[in-house]
Amino acid sequence: MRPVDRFDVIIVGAGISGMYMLYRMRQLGLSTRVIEMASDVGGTWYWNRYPGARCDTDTMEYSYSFNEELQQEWEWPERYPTQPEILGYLNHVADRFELRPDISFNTRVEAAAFDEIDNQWRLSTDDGAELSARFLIMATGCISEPNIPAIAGMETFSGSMYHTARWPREGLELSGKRVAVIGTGSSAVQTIPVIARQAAHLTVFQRSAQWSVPAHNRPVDPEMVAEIKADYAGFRARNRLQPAGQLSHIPSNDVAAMSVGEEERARILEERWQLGGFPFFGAFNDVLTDAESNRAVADFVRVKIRNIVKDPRVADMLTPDYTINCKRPVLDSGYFETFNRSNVQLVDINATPIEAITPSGLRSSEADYELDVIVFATGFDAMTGALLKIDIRGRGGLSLREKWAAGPVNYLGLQVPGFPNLFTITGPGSPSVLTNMMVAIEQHVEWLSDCIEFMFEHDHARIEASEEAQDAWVAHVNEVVNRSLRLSCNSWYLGANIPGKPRVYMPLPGFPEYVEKCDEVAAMGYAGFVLS
Ligand code: NA7
Repeated sequence: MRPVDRFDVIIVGAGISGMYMLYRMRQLGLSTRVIEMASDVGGTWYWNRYPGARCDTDTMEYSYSFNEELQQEWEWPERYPTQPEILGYLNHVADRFELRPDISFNTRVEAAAFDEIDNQWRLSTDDGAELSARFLIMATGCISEPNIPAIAGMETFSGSMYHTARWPREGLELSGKRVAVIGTGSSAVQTIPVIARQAAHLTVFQRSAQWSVPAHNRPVDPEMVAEIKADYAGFRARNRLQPAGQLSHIPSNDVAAMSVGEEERARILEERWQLGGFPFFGAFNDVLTDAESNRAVADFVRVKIRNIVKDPRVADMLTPDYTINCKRPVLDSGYFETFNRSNVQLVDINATPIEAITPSGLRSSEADYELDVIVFATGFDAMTGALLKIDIRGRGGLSLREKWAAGPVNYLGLQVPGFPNLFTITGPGSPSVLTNMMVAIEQHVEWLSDCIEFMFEHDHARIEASEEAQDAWVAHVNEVVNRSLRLSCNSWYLGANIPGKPRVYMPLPGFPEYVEKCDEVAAMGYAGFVLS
């Protein structure tokens, strides 16, 4: 039998959060091991290599803020970073801070169980190793477990099939190919225009039309960069005070949509449309709380879609019929325009459902589609998928899968009662995916480092959230979400994209209020947690 490797801290995942957590644990002088299933660092940006993959957050904000030299020296070419650029950046960070020696790559954690006698988490991995640590940090990502729908006949297809998050590292030659994309979320909206330019023919299978606004990507403005870098810390601090932890220089308009006249409303929306990106959704302060305001913004986008798409029948199919900004907002570069191309066809699978994948393509209730490549842009089992893939057992053998059978519950989005010394970075119940992920991750990593330092300094061996704190937190998250229109559509925030997944709204809106609460908990000696 191989000996058990013992550490102070084990981190699962070497993406943005796992890398920074490792950096902080080293600063505390703790022995730390990171377990990563990929062959290198990067997480989301390691896996999502589909053509057109790019971040929706402005480059000057989508980077670590913990090291002044790093943020001053790094240069981004465009408003939004591409996947290869972000992966290059994360590789640079791994090199610069010599992170790799503490990371086990190509290794998957299969099970983790808490040993109550000596307060250790014991982990087993797919290479047969056994490891143990006082603290276990799940840095497994919010959108990391791909969702591939079960379609009859998949195994018979003679062409090739890929999920957008499992794109081949060597790339894929699509010229001359007949390609299908299933799904029309962020990944699809980014890749469809690029694939349409490469492939002989593209068929898009749509379940829900998408509220998408132009990204308006462009080279970065050197003057703006110089201005930000002159006080990068101040820029970051101002961003952290925004509801989504970003865009303090283009904040949401603090005005209700229906409080201004129709002409003024149209002017504001047009101005924001031309600006591009997430600021469009901040045109008014009540888009997600007032149904009439939401409709006014949605109507504006409806007209835009109709003006872009030449065939009125296709424009109709591309026009959503649900609350705008309820699903995750999508940014595009020529998405709607792509449907004017003669080599692109849109299929509404609500009208003509997919029946099977056949050896030569795909069959709907109405037609057979001959295909060489099928792309699943069908998203992820978000927020809980990667965690529940691991058999996690807390005190008394309590399984996380059972504990979360009716949906995730926890305290502060950080810890689940019954699972002492185990923390989730950007877990459900925290602002996570409703925030600039970089900002949400740094806040969690820093809070956790302080907490772990406190534990060692005060000689505490165990920290566990109480059931009462959990119940109050879950009630708080529900109360905040219920104030909005966020429950009015079928989003992955709600788990609605995964058949059989409990319908529970997982992230918590409102980053600054959340940070205040976390800081308060820490200042009170970790109120709501039992330390022993
Ligand atoms: P998303 O946003 O979850 O999009 C997945 C898309 O796939 C969406 O249009 C889904 O329709 C569709 N889908 C899911 N399951 C099916 C099945 N079974 N059949 C047909 N269509 C399906 O994932 P993305 O990868 O685009 O984006 C994930 C995140 O990455 C994004 O939010 C950003 O944070 C970055 P639905 O809307 O569920 O009806």
